Amino acid sequence: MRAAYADDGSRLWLKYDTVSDEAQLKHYRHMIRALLIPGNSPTVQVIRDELRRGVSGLLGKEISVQAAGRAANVLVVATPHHFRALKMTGYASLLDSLGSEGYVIKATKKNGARALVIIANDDRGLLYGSFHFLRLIQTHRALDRIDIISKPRVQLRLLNHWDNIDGSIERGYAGKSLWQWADLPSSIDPRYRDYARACASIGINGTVLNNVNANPRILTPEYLRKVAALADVFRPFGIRMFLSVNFSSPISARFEQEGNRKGGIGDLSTSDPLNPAVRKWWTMKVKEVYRLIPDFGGFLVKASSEGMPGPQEYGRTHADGANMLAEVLEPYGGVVMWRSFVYDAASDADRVKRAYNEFVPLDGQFRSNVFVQAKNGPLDFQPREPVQPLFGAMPRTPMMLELQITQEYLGHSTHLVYLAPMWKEYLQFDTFAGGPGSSLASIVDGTLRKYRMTGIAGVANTGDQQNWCGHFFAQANWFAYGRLAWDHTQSAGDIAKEWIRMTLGNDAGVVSTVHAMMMGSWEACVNYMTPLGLHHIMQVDFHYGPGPRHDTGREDWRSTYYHRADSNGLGFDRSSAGSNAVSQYPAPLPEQFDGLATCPEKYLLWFHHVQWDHRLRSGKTLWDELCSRYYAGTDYVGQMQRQWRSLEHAIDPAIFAHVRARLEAQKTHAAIWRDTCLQYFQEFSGQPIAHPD
Ligand code: GCW
Repeated sequence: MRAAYADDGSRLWLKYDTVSDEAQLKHYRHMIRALLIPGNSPTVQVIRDELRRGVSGLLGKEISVQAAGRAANVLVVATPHHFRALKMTGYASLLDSLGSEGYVIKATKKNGARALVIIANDDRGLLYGSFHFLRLIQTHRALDRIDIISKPRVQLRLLNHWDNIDGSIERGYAGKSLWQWADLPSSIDPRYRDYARACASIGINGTVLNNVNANPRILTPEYLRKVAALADVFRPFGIRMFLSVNFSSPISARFEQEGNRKGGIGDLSTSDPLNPAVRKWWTMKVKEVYRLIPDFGGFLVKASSEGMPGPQEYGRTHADGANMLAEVLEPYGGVVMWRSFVYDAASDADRVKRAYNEFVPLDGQFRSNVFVQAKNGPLDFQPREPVQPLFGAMPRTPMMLELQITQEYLGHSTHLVYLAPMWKEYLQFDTFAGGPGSSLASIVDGTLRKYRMTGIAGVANTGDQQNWCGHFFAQANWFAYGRLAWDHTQSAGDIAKEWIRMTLGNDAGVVSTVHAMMMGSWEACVNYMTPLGLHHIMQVDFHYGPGPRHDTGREDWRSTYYHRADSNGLGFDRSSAGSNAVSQYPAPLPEQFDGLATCPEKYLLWFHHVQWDHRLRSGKTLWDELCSRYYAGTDYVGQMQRQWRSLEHAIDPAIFAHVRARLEAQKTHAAIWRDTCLQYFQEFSGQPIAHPD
């Protein structure tokens, strides 16, 4: 039954409405009579608040929290520190390989009485276990035989906010920044805590607060105090603070010129990483940061990229730049995440080859606390790309994976596109870097290369709108990112079902219909925007609508540079006869991508310039297949509209209306994509646009 009020989506997946199924409710009320949570650390206080609120809400009655006791049917939440006092023997060994974030959730007997336990080595493990426990009830799982062991596969699981200190968000589609810079540090918006709860509930353990196009002012004492206030809010939730920094920070603002981002906040005339004065400046700055934020995580750096300053201006390498910062951060346990997002088609015949060419020669030169952070694909968060070949080519450098949760190229917060299937495609992509079975995930989680440190980052889709993400369904992408960062072996479908149950309820019809909508939504978006390996044919500035004709501006931003439509055919020739980008992948991939017959069709126009009448595996010509893909994509949106309408009786009216309106807009814009692209390409193919029946 639907709730009788208008749900504004602000509670995300942490709703805790009373369990609707009577039998289930009885089961839970029987199993949980009280909460036994010893300890008093800030994290334990967070756990106590969350479990009291969550369990009481879900069970529809107030559940008391005790620090000690012997009652039957309690939920015990404890680290080994309290085992003795609680007379819990035999539990410690369960925690042997779980580290500081893993946990066990188990139905057991304690002193002869039935109990549920959440145990972990550290309070952070308890925190994650508690959220998992709440999820079990939210998704109506039986508890009487529960026996769960979980630990994260990746150490650093971060959100990257592209938030500017003027309150705007680069590529943000859910309003303004959550961070109220003008009011910090004295005034703490309650949403900071809810943000931290949401992150902790899905296992996120760090946040980079500001845009990689970093304003140097973030490192001024004034802003560092604001950052420290946020770090204080996040800390009990296991979330460490990181910052994006501008490589020119040490330079005096006196050197600032119009259109030149060189001006920093220091008093120097250079930011040459090998200059001792520069090193000293960073040493003092980092000392100041750690005085305010003792568990500060480190710096994310976009350097020598898209106009951002970097070491190359001084004839130094990325390694020189990263190592200087890493050396300064090292005594405090901080890391450097150095981005590899570099390109310059003015000098490259093929932009996508640049990162590999610049970074591979530096493998082995980075200090041990440096990550190289690369986007999933070699271009730029397109609806679909092959994997960035750099991941397989730097065995001695911990590679951090950057995914984009915000839908820069996938319809902003207007289109319903569930991204977990896309992330799974990347994570499961076999790079062959260490022979067959070398998935991208095995590189990122360190199992292939035995990295000492591992990390994954997701560019956030949050903003200050009431429902956090603009589109209600975009919440699912934030959720799925966290769940996959914790454990990339989970399936996109299972994660979708969890999210649906937690946000829209456990009604079987709702779960199966919404699951079906979500699971095909990414492929549909690929189809109506950039099917068969097309890429970067969007409007250049806004990155929302289609712009296949765009041929002004810089060479590396032109759509025509990427699709290369002509009277012969379509696509960018990156085969060995073309730019030879195929050669950046380990064998047997170059050969596979090189052959027209062996190249996966999803990457066909990424790697090949294909003739219009070339026959694809469907038996259709390229042109006919292109038409049918564009129509399949838009038809899918129509299908989602019908599916959603069928659920009107079962969905909160406010959420129903919100999604219905966005699906309507998506339908219109998908058709614009289809028609604009097909009509434009038709100028070259000269063939009729084949409507499927
Ligand atoms: O995708 C492009 C975006 C820029 C972004 C850049 C990057 C933060 O269009 O807005 O800048 O990538 O990742 O650095």
